[in-house]
Amino acid sequence: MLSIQPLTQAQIEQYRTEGYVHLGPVMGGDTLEALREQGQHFREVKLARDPALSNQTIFASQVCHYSEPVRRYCTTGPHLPLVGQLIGPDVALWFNQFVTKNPDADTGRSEFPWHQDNGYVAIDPPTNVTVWIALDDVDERNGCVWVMPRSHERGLLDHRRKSEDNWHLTVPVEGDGVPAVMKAGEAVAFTGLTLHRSKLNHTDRPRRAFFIEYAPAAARYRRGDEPWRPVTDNSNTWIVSGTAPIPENL
Ligand SMILES: O=C(O)CCC(=O)C(=O)O
Repeated sequence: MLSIQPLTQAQIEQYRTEGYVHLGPVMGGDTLEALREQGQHFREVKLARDPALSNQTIFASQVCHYSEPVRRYCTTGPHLPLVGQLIGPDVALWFNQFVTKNPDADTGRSEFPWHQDNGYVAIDPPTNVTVWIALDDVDERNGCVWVMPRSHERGLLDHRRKSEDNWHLTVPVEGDGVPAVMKAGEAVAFTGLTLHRSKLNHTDRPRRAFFIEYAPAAARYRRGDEPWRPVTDNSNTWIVSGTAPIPENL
C-alpha cells in the first residue's frame, strides 16, 4: 500500500514560484498494473481502427467514462489530498488522458511542442493543476515531459497551430526547460499556465503515461471565443472533493 506524505511547505512554495512540483510516487502495485492494462485496452481499440498509429503517439481522452479502475483512481486516488493542498478543498476532475509515445525516432511524429494546457481550453481562475503520472520509467531518451520553470508567470499565451497539418498548438519558447525524470508511478504536478512539452521517444519501447487535470470547482472554462461556462457545466466534470456552486436552474 502506497503511503503518501502531505506536500511540505517548501514543495508548495516551489509549485507557486516555479509552476511545478514533483509529487513522488502516487500510484503503485495493483493500481499501476490496472492503469497500464486499461491504457493497453484503449490503445488496442484505437490501433484496430487506425494501424498507422503504431509509430505515433496514441491519445485516449476522458477515459473515466469507459473505465471503472481509471475513474476510481481519478476520483479517489491517494494523490487527491496533494491536489487539495495545491488548489484548495473544492476540486473538480476536469480532464484525463492516456498518452503513449511510441518509438518514433525515425519519423519524428510524436514531438508534443511547448504549450500551456490552458492554451487548449482556458480556465478562469487559472489555478487548475495537471498531475502527469509516469506509467513507465521516463527520462530524456524515451520522451519524458519537460517543464519551463516560472513560465506560468507569463499568463495565458497566444497559441497557434504548429503547422496546417498538425493539430498541436504551440507558442515560441526560448530555452530547454527541465526534464521531469521519474520512475513508474511517480508524478509531476504543474499549473494550467506552465509551459511544457515532450520530445521524441528514441528507445524501442512505448513510453506510457496518464495525466489528470483538476480545476477549482467554482472555475469557468472557455474554448476559443465561446462564452465562459462553469466547469461543472460539462459532462466530463466530477466534483472529487468539497462542493461546487449550485446553478440557478437546479
Ligand atoms: O505526455 C506527453 O508526452 C505530453 C502530453 C501533454 O503535454 C498534453 O497532452 O497536454
